[in-house]
Amino acid sequence: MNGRAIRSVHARRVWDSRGRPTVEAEVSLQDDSIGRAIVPAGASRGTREALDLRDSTARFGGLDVLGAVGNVNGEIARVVIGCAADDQAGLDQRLIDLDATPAKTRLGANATLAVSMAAAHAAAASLHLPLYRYLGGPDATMLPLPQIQIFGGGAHAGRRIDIQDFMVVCPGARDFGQAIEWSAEVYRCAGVLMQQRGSRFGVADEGGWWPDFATNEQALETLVTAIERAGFVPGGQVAIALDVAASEFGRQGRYTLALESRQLDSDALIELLLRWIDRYPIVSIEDPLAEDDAQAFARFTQAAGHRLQIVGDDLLVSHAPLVRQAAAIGAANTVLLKPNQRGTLTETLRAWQAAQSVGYAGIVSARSGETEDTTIVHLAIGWQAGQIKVGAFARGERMAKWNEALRIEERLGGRARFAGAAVFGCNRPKAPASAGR
Ligand code: 2PG
Ligand code: MG
Repeated sequence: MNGRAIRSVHARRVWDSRGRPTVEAEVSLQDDSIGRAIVPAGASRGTREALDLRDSTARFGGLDVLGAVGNVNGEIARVVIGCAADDQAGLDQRLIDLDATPAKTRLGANATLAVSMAAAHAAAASLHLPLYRYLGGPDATMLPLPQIQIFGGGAHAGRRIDIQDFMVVCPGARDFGQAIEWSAEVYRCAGVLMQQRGSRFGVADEGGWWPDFATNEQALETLVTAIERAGFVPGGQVAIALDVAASEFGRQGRYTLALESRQLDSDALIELLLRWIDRYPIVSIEDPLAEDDAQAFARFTQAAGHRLQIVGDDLLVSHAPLVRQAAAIGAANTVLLKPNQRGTLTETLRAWQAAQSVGYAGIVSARSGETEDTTIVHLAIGWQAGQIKVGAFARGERMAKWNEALRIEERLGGRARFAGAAVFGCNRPKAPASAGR
């Protein structure tokens, strides 16, 4: 019998960084190798994401996952026991077929993903390889450029401000370790600045400083000041990345900036963002428009996509067909990759492959509800995605990822490469007319 055949699958309820229930799965192989993984959870979710299955009881605010846990220990275990853990595509196809719904609404993407990831860990353990090496082979040596949150907002900060993520990237850093050091210094200086202004009130869900600002733009101004206080040149060395998460405050082309008590239509929001791009060293904007505003998303990409990275999160939900659709109308030039938006590693990888085939860049991303699980770091390196987004430089569930990447960089030694500024060169948009071909 194949030593990498799955002998047993066991799920349990564990808890995420918001103190909410989530699913952990353990997969054991015939050769005694074990893999374990925990699924994260989003707060600002795209409507086309696969289902994060929660119980219908009122327990824990209706967020319990005993049903999803039961699905793993029952139906899923029965079907995957005996499968080869090192045939990820075959295993994931079994999960997809077993669920048999387009968005994993029967078993839950949290149930299927826990098993999909745990099986990958078990296969890697059986081969005595770190997961990134198992997934990517000997050429998987490129550390991703990190996007690190400095201020949290939107759904992660009680909607204190409208824009969700104010992040830094370090295109001027020579390696991953230096990008982390620079970001750490900016994060610290931002905290000191907030303290001096009397507005340091702890952190938001992903560890960014609590956004006590009068306007959304004030957060941008403060971020530039923090970069300068940390001793860096804004732009060349340390630049800004935003996740507008516009689906959270806009639908059908109407956007409400609650903090500033004003309403904008799609074109006015585009104008505002273009003004910010002129004024601030912004190199990446995620979800500038809402998921139901794809034509405006395309207009924004047309206007700004040659100057910066435009990332589809809610618009694309890590789904290959949506990536191809977006490319056909010229919306976005980069895909955000969150495995729990689809529910298996294979489908997430397909979204990345679809992105590469239309010339889009990729960012592997954590969710706002995270745990100590570090699988996404291995995906970013194993799949050579080039970028990673984990949240801020605080809170254990975030630091677990940064620290894991540092370990891998050290392990790779002289073979380690760094995606660096080059990632922004590979994703210039194609003209809409040819993008779909
Ligand atoms: C996002 C993520 C991470 P959430 O919108 O990109 O910042 O948030 O996990 O809540 O969807
Ligand atoms: Mg997002």
